Amino acid sequence: MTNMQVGDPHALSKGSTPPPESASTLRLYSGRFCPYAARVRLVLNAKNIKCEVVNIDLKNKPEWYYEKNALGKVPLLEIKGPSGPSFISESLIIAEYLDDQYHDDFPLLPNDAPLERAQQKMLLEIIYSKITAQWHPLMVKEDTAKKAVLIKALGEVEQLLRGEYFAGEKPGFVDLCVWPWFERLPAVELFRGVPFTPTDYPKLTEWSEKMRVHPRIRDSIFSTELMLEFFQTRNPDVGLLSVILATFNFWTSQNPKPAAAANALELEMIILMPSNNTNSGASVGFTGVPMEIAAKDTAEKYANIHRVLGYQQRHPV
Ligand SMILES: N[C@@H](CCC(=O)N[C@@H](CS)C(=O)NCC(=O)O)C(=O)O
Repeated sequence: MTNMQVGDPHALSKGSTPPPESASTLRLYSGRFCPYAARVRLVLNAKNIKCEVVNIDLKNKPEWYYEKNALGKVPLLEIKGPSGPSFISESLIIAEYLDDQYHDDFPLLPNDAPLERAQQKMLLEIIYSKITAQWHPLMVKEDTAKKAVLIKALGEVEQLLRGEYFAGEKPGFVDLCVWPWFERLPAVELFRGVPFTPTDYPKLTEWSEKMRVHPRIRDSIFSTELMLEFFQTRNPDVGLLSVILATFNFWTSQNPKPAAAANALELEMIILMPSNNTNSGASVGFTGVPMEIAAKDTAEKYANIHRVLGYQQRHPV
């Protein structure tokens, strides 16, 4: 179970109100499917750092978000302080800050070897540039030439993996910061037909398999099916029903069980049903849910429900 705390996991859009002040010291403005934000979530989870996550709808950003980050990009880390919040943008700068600030049993970069540190960051930059050179245009549109560039790049990165992980015997800064693109490869294979076969890339395949099940990493990973569904729909809230169910399972595993849990789940499920299905509460087998909630505007429903229930969700997003 991850140590991240998540409020409403739905992406906040234009017209939304800014989230209330966070109860935790750290808040990450994120995008569920943004690979740069994923870097930061990987570091937070691997190092067991408590952080609230606020998801931003990147296609329809809230006006208030530009006051925090003029460029409007995610990820953005907000750090609560005595004289107001401080902000850090850029995924690698945030990841390095977290590693420096939170010394624990899982250091990512060596903190007493400047040359080795520089070399690891160079390696990361090389892998990242190779893999992402044609990534974005390829995701937007099928393109044989760009696909060939990615396939060639994978072969080159295979040669850069000389040990169990990219810089040692356990996952470190390089591994976590390049992982989001490798996490997506099985979905890219289905979406764009870029073959990622074990025989062509034996070392990368073995590394990927170890990354996926590593106890510090596995909770940060999305399934290939979910990634593919996002590529196909570009819906930032895709798959949230299962997230809410995971939250419910977490709640019900608590002793004593929070009183609001069952109620909150019922309401969440109603919201996730298509809005034209006024019978949705009955169709998922819940009782006692006020049906008029289903007819209201979604953003308003969320604001009300979260205010009334005042609950925090906790799950691997
Ligand atoms: N160099 C930045 C890149 C961040 C980035 O491009 N994020 C994308 C989402 S994956 C974004 O915020 N896009 C919205 C925009 O560019 O307006 C980093 O490493 O943090």
